[in-house]
Amino acid sequence: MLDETTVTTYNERGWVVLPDAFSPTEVGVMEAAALKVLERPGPEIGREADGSPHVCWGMHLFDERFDALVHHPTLVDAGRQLLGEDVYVHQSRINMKQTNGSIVAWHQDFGTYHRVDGIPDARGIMIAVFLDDLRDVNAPLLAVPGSHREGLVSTAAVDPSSPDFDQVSKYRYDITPETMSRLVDQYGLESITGSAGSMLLMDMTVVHGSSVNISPFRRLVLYVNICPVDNRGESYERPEYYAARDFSPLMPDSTDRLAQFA
Ligand SMILES: O=C(O)CCC(=O)C(=O)O
Repeated sequence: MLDETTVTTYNERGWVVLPDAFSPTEVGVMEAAALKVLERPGPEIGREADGSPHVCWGMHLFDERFDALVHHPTLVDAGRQLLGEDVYVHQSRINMKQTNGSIVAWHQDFGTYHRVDGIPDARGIMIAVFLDDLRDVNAPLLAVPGSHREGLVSTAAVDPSSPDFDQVSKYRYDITPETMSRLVDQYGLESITGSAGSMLLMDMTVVHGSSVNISPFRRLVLYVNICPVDNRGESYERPEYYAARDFSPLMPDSTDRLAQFA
């Protein structure tokens, strides 16, 4: 159960970090799973310019250990408490931020989920599980506190790197420099750090991104975006690894299911 201070922080700032949410054993299980899943050859893998994998979308569909993660009581109970309802997984992803890898432009996760996947309301949480320490020096997440109060502020632009210009997914929903300046003047800009095993809970309308990692330190993070079961995306424009087809409520497993894979 999240305490009152944690819930207030989440509601006011748009996010909160819970240290030691997962044990070192669980972190080890998830790290091994992430490295294995990133070896997949399919279109669910996003690659750097040199071909190395840095993202896997939908990892909970491909590996039992990530199925255990999305049913972990720590994750499910926190999500249900903050959203006040049963929840489903809209999207999951592994993000491996290697030295000199990609940036992540300023965006709101809800931008694409609403306009492309058809999720009606801005009710949902981006949950991040840190498998490495996120430090100021290895390109941590950067975010605008309080930006969730603004609703959708991202605008549509054609993504020149999109592999398929006929599809709705050719658009990106980034934040313009003018909007970003206004938000930062009004609310500030912060880095989100924490040690491996921490769990970040972030409202899916918070404006966030990350810069290039020029440090020698790897930065491996898992993301699980959840929404209340009455807030479903039903456009089905994108494959399941981007956007859920299964809206069953997540029921928490036994606490030790994930650790049992060790
Ligand atoms: O891990 C990162 O650097 C950012 C990832 C992100 O913003 C996202 O997946 O929505």
